[in-house]
Amino acid sequence: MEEKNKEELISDPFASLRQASGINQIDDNNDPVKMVLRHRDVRKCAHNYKTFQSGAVPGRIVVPSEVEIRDTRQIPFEVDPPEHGAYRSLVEDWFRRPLKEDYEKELKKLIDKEIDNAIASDNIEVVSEFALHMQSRALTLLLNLPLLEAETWIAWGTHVFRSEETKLDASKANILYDYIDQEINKAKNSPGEEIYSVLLNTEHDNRLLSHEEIKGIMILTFAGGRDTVINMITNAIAYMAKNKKALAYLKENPENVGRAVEELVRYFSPLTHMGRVATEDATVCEHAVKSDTRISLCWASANRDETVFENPNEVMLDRKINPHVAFGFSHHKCLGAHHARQVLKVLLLSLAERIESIDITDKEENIETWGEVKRKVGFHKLYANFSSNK
Ligand code: EMZ
Repeated sequence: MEEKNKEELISDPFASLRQASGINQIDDNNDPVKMVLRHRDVRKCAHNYKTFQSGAVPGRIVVPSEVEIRDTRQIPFEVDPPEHGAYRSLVEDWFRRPLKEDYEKELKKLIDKEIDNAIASDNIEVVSEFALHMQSRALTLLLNLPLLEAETWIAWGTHVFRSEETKLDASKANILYDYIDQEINKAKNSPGEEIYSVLLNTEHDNRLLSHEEIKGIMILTFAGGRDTVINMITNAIAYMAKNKKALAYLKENPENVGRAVEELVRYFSPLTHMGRVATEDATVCEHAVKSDTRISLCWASANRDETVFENPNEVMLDRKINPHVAFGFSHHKCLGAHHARQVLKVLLLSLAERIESIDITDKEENIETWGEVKRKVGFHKLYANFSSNK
């Protein structure tokens, strides 16, 4: 199915730079970053961990840099091969649990409750009353914690490191660090079956994982899948409101939901880019990159590369060939991707089953600025009415 978007939900602001030079040169606090824009170059650089490392000083590969607000290394995100693979294999099975049937059933129960609430509400604010709740409550399944624990996380808002006042909020970050320290200590004293206890029992290098390593895994788990998942859910709602036939299409073709998930994730690209630090002087698509400077891999631009995707700015829910990089590429492919995909899949199917139409009444867009380029990544606020088909 093809939807022609006159006014784009999420447009591609990188097109002209991608075609002309393949690079967007930006500045992050007096530290230059070359954003790599072409699909081929993004994949090549992501693969080349020896020249473009993730294992730099903690926080440096994130743009804007988190060096000032974080000393703990996120694991396995800020580690390079071969150590990266050793860490990743410790947690991979745990993060594959979302594919299990009983997990999916629990997830559906939880998502249906959020949809009940949306139907019952008059003019719900989708970001803070729907997407944030769904993201936090779904996370209790991934971490195997009681549902009530989500209330604490909901209180943190959409980003654990950013607040409305400041892009990098150290006091907010400390709330997360203290919380994780406390939860690890709690599990040390009374072990259970949740993620902290599992990690406390996990061996790496013939010894148990240290407190700091567990903290690094948990910071990533809380920070990495938060605003990204919230944006994905909110954009999915905005998309369904705009494209009135999409819900009916999915209701009639539920077997295509997997393709729809991939296509929406490609189109939304909830994480615009992720950085790497050059370990030596290098060249990326004819641009010199100096040792110890940063590049970033622009997933959002690569996912609209016209040399790879046919009609890249159109959402084709049944798109067949879809080598998108919205979850990253190569060894650092998103660890939470199974969970994120399941959330979107269950959400789309439940909406298709239960909702007649969604109407947006008001919105405040979330626009990022990357040098000369402005990119809409989602919404700060989105007000909507959900009409049930019953
Ligand atoms: C980091 C990052 C991971 C970073 C896959 O992305 O997500 C960002 O939102 C965090 O700020 O610390 O976890």
